Amino acid sequence: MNIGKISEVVDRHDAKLSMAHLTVSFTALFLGAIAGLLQTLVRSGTVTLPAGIGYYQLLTAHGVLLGLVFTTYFIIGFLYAGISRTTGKLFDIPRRAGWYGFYMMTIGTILGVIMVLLNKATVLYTFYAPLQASPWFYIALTLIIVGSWISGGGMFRQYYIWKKLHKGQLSPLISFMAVMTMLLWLIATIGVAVSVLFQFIPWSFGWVDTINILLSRTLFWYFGHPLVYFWLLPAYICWYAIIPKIIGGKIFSDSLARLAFVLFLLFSIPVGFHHQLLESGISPFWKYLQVVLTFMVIIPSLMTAFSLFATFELTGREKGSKGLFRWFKELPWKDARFFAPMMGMLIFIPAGAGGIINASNQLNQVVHNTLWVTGHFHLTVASSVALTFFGIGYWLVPHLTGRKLTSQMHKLANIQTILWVVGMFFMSGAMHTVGLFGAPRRTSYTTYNDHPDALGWIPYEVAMAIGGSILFIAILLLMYIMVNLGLFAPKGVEEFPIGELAQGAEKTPAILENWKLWIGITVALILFAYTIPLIDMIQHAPPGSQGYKLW
Ligand code: HAS
Repeated sequence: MNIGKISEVVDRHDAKLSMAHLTVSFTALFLGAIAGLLQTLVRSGTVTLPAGIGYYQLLTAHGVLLGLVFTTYFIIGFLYAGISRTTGKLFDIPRRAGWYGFYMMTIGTILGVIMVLLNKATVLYTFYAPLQASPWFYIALTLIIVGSWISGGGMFRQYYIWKKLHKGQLSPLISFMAVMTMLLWLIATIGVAVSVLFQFIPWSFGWVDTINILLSRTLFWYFGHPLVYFWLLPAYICWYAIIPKIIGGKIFSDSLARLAFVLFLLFSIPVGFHHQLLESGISPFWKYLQVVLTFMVIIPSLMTAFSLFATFELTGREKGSKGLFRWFKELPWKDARFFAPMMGMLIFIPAGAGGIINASNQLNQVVHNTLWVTGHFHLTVASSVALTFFGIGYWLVPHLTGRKLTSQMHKLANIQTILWVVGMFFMSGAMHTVGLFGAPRRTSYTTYNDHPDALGWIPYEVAMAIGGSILFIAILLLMYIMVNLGLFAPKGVEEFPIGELAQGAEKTPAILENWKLWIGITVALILFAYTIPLIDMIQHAPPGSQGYKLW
């Protein structure tokens, strides 16, 4: 019986489970990037694809494969590896749950991609009604969500057994963070599961004639904003618990890191209306309340920024750096395991600032549904999160496959990071700018071209195309690196870096692991923020929409 012995290396069986997830994740990244490149070429009229493959179909494939598949598989693979590394070899049920969840998610993913490729689900990754996809697309989404719940259940089980075996002990930081991430995901996905099961599937099978659009979008955004923190928190796990080891420093504060994750659980869910500020049918009071809660969810990110700066400065000082900023030089800029996530952190400064602008009700009137928002999430998830995931992959893939991260791959990975930053500077920079001029998002060239100002937007279109092409080259380079690290790099043991706590750091209060308390407050906040507006949407629903059948 495994007694939760910690080893420096993830158990081989557990490594296989994580690698299965990372393989699907990077495959989805590659396919999603191809869809991204093609959509740019089709949208600008440069290319006409066979079988009438259109812009919106490619945009749906791009969003689903990158926003949902690449991220979810990477996160579950990374969290399982982290839990195994810090609580010991997976027990039987957690590992089995991991595989059951993987197979269910993968069946759902394959079914969903087939529906998109057959042009039976050209509804974009947010699948807004009244656009109606094939019922099999919604069934595919259900399989992915239920599969991820099973995987999350496996992680909860592993954590529970470890706590039983180590009574009264504080759980390892990474395993606490992994459980918090999956708990946030579980609570958030309830919204989209209810909407898909009780609205979209009956409606698309024709069992009901109409759908309450406002209710379906509200349930989506109940899920949609915490979705971004489901993406962000694994990046924060790397920034808080792994980067300090890579830079030769210590974790600044265990309790601050755990408190940040608790605050994300509490405040990331009751804020979905900030995606619906321009939507009719929701009273201004409830929009205002959820904007206030949105500004609460900014606090753990600001705490993270502070904690990271402290970690970097303390490490630099311990290495003898003097002066206000000399510690900056002491950071291991040539180490891809640090350089990629660090570029992600730096990008997150403007990215987060953009989020604050989005959330500011009056400013949102200017940016909503423009390319500004597209620019925002190409900085947040497609840079801060993606670059951190790439940085994790550079050591995690060789660690899991029993190989070494060679100096040659370090150099290529640093080049990949620079290409990504340059490409995103052009693409996201142009999106932010032209979005401020009112350029709409999610519009194919024809409608876009009819806009009276479209002529003035052409330079920004060119900048986006240049940026997108550089990003595509960066993806090809990333694929080469990951295949090399997984299959061809020299055999050996690549470290799974885990930071130690700084001397003198405060003892972590046990209350931070009081799950009943935090789940209770989370549910109370959700009920407070959503009960009345949801009742209102159902009681005073306008006549339901028949919708537009796209399949
Ligand atoms: Fe957002 C739309 C508001 C964060 C992703 N967001 C989106 C969409 C996506 C997305 C995908 O309020 C589009 C959805 C769609 O398709 O319609 N967002 C926010 C706010 C935050 C935020 C307030 N977003 C994210 C993150 C994402 C993400 C994270 C993905 C991972 N977002 C919005 C709003 C909309 C929106 C509205 C709807 C717009 C509309 O009208 O449709 C906050 O969480 C941001 C807080 C973060 C900060 C930055 C802290 C900085 C840190 C790094 C420090 C750097 C260091 C480096 C330490 C305040 C932590 C060291 C440096 C040295 C020099 C040593």
